[in-house]
Amino acid sequence: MQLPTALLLATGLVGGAAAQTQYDEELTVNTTSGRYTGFVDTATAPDVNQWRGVRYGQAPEGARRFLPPVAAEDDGLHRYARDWPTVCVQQGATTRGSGGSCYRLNVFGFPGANGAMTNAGFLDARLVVEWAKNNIEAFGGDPERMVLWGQSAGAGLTASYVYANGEDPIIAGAIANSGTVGIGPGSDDDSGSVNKFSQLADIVGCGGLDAESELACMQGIPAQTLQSVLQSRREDVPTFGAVPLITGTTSNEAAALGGGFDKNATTPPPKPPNNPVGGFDCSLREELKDRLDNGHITYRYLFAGNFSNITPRYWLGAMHSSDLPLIFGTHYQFRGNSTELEWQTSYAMEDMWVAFATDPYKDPSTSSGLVWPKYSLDGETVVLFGNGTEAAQLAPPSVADISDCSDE
Ligand SMILES: *[C@@H]1O[C@H](CO)[C@@H](O)[C@H](O)[C@H]1NC(C)=O
Ligand SMILES: *[C@@H]1O[C@H](CO)[C@@H](O)[C@H](O)[C@H]1NC(C)=O
Ligand SMILES: *[C@@H]1O[C@H](CO)[C@@H](O)[C@H](O)[C@H]1NC(C)=O
Ligand SMILES: *[C@@H]1O[C@H](CO)[C@@H](O)[C@H](O)[C@H]1NC(C)=O
Ligand SMILES: CC(=O)N[C@H]1CO[C@H](CO)[C@@H](O)[C@@H]1O
Repeated sequence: MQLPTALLLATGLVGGAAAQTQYDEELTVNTTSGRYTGFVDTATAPDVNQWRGVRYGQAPEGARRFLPPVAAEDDGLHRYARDWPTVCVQQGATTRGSGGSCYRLNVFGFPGANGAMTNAGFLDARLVVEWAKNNIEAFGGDPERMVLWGQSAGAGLTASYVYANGEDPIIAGAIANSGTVGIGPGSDDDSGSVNKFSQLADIVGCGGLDAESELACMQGIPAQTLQSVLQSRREDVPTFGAVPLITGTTSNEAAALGGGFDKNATTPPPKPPNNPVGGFDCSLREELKDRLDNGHITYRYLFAGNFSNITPRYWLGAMHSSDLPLIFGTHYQFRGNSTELEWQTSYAMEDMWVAFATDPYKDPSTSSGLVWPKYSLDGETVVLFGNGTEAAQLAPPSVADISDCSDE
């Protein structure tokens, strides 16, 4: 089974299949922010139409810094959308790696300033989705059936998007691979964010001013200066979105994160790095509880595949991000062909992600007869991928509750 090309759109939005062609000119699309010609990279992704660097908002510079984004206008220009733009100054590698949309992070997106009481970073994400709704038809997609997907920090943003846009989510469903509201942008600090903005202002020479002057002063400080003293900010989450969500983790998230992996090692460490980070399944359990309490449709999975051709070392197992090559069907391209179980696991995951994207509200089922079970605490309501000899099997929540969360 091939993954529909639209699932690979750089925005991470699924909206139906676009026409396939090698020719640039046939990939020319008029959008609300200008005219873009896409391309096909025949060497690395021959089945994917790509449009890179599409503008959705005006540059958040000067007087726009820290404030809600403003939609990009149609400037009438025609661009060849072949390159990623230079990385936004405040942007980390994680956002580039897992999604194409450039949004504001840390103090730039979540300032908590007395003069700017909004979380601009979440509004950036909202503006991306609004852009997609207004334009996805021109790419062959359906604006009523868009599904937002993200992994890692991107999953944190996706999960936060669902919380933050409860009233009018625009999207029909969401998928969060290995990321929760708890690891999302703006979540590192849970109190006194306004004071922290003022503390930051103090540090860079904008201290002791009223709200308006403080904001204006901070808008004039070089971005790099702020970046060097940045602090993350937290959003108070008032509403909670009801769109269906797929969420889950891998069974060995921490194996190659932080200090868990010696890059030079050629043999497994004495004690296998099987030390899941509580930040993944512990915060996920809190989010799942919220969703169950609110009766929102949720599908939960655990990826437990131990496939040595998709990890840098054979002993790392289902490390963070090792599920991606299976979802995108690229697992056999890195270190040799895949095992039969790996192929079947990949097909099962593609099948189930696409079944959900097709209609998140209608008990998604696949061509092979699998049906996503609705998540609940009772019974086998988790889909376990790639464990033992089974591509996909049902398991109780306890199988996916890996970490000891008692000190969280
Ligand atoms: C896009 O806009 C150009 C003019 O800027 C026009 O010539 C062209 O026909 C438009 N294409 C579509 C598909 O609307
Ligand atoms: C790994 O190897 C590199 C290059 O040989 C070396 O610079 C680095 O210190 C090594 N790291 C560890 C943790 O041994
Ligand atoms: C994965 O399989 C390899 C053998 O190929 C084994 O050495 C390793 O311990 C396994 N890793 C995990 C995390 O199960
Ligand atoms: C890769 O592995 C699969 C499953 O084992 C097999 O069907 C296929 O022929 C292999 N492909 C190549 C190019 O060896
Ligand atoms: C999550 C997980 O990996 N579960 C099981 C996978 O299968 C083996 C046996 O094949 C069990 O030992 C694991 O606990």
